[in-house]
Amino acid sequence: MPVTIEKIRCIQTAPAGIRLVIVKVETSEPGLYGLGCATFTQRPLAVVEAVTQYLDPFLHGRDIHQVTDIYQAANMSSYWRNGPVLNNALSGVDMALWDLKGKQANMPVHDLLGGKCRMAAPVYVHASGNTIEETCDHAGELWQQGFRHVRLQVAVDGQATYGTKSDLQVAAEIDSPTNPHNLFEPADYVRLAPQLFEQARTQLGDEIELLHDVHERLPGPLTLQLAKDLEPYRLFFLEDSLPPEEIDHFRLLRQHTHIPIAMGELFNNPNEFVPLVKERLLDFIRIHLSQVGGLTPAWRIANLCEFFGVRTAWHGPGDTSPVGHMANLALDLACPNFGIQELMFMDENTQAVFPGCPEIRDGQMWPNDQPGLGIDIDEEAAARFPYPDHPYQGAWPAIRRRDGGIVKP
Ligand code: GCO
Ligand code: MG
Repeated sequence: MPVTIEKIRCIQTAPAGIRLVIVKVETSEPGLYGLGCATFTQRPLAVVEAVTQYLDPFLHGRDIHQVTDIYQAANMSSYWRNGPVLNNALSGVDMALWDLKGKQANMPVHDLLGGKCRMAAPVYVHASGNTIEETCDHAGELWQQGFRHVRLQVAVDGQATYGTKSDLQVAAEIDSPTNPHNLFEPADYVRLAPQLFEQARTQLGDEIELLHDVHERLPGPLTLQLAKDLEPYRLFFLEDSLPPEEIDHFRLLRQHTHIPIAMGELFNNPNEFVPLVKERLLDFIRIHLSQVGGLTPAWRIANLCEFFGVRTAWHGPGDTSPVGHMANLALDLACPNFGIQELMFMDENTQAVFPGCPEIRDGQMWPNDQPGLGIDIDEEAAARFPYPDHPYQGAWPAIRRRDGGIVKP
């Protein structure tokens, strides 16, 4: 008798104040369940509906071992596919099925994928500040703690700058082009960012690996300018320098600079990677596992990339749950073309809700080698951290130019 899917449900929790969605797939075998990350923090309630109203009834009674078939059948069952809401719902189930397969086989997921290619995953962490000095001092502390890769972000004075405390103020009043709240001027930022990296190299030396996330905030010509201005500082990569709507510009970027390019956390459809990878216009894929539909599609994209010399840099922000981080880690260990892993520190509350959070040591994330994804959820603890009140249920407010026009986030 195969073990079958009995119930698929969602657990909503925010131990660090960030809205997470965890999918729990319960099976016909009492006590046997799998966990997956379905966190789309700007639209979590929509994902919960997609899981409970559609995937739960659609997959009831299915054999838990048919991971690929379940992924394909569930993906096709909406006819229209590959949007962020449905992909996150699908990812929750897909990761949970890999977790279950590992538990059944008594093997960690990285073993199911062919076994370890490395013992741990080197990570990059974030340094930020209101001033260049603050950011560089923060990066220096992280280097002292053993982190060899650090992302640097600095606030433009008085502007909502991505990656710093100044970003995304939640306004009580309604924002509009004639009443903007979050100001951002791309040219001011493009003048400041190279000064940050100049100071960082002077203060921190040559050995530390430096990264930067543009977060798609620049028009094409300014992106080119910034990439060229950053060249002397030898970045490990420049991330999301263009929005997904302008991917053709990557060709131009490639022709004019030798800066390593990372892109992809905003892609939903796994096919979006193909033209960029096959033309070798990227150096690192920044896939957000739950946004592309889970571990199954991410593993396939990573395998494709291997043949083109493109390395992995799975997205690992605070809105990837610890379950998602463990899925990232399984791929980090199993992919020969691993590049780097983004890490957000998991605080005490998060560790209480998710027993089995990965250990961070020597600038690396270490597996616990437990069967499946190696992580659990304490539902009583999760219930102690409900979603925080928010005027738009987690949706992001607008970022605007001085004239009120919208800037990409
Ligand atoms: C990164 C990011 C994130 C995103 C976030 C959106 O870490 O590279 O760009 O911080 O902004 O995941 O919800
Ligand atoms: Mg990013």
